[in-house]
Amino acid sequence: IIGGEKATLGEFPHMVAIGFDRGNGYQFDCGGALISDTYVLTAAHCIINLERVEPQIIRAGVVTLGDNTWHDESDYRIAQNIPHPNYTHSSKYNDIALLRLEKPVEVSENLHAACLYTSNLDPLTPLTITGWGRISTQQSLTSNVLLKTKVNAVSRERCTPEYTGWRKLPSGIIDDQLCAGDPQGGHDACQGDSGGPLQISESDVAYRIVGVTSFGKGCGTTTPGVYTRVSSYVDWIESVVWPN
Ligand code: 4AZ
Repeated sequence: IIGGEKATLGEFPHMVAIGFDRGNGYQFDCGGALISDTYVLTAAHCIINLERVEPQIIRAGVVTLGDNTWHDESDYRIAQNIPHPNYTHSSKYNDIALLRLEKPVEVSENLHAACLYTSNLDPLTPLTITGWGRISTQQSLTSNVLLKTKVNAVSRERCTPEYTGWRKLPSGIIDDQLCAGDPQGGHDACQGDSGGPLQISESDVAYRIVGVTSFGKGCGTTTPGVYTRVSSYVDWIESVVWPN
């Protein structure tokens, strides 16, 4: 997260870090959001990636990641990685996935599921992004503490021109995606934040998940980042998580 502030324990109780074992401990290269006690919502590109192994664990109910060893109190094994059936490596569309955990999380004040934002309309209020990803584009430095910042939804009309000519976006930005950014620059998601949630603050349930951090042209500029729009995928999510 560029331009972020530290989140406090329990502020984003659905936020999880996704861990990849490349032979020397876990690397937390993606974020995710708990949407039931056994399912995490994330990005498909976090699972399907040419060079990278599939994720093995999530770390949940913490704001500080700590070291790359197994933590009994906060770590849960992934039983199944479920990318959206229409995601392919050759495009950036349908960049959404579910992770099924081996066993349900131990629900607490600091660890529980979030609700989904099911309206197709772009929220008019500022949206909050969270993650342990890069804090600068210049360096590979990431954050050990969960960071949060605010961005605003940007219309498809204003966002598409920023992404014209991208080979993996043959139809430009589509309605199944949502752009969000800082008109001044300086507040943004970055590498390592993808898969994590774009959230709207609501009085009744704290936060609802509006989007999944997908990609962007650089980080922290006035170019909006691109998020997968959760409301377009509610039927698929429900068919996997709540089939009955
Ligand atoms: C990434 O590489 C990434 N500024 C995620 C979000 C953004 C840029 C890059 C948005 O995962």
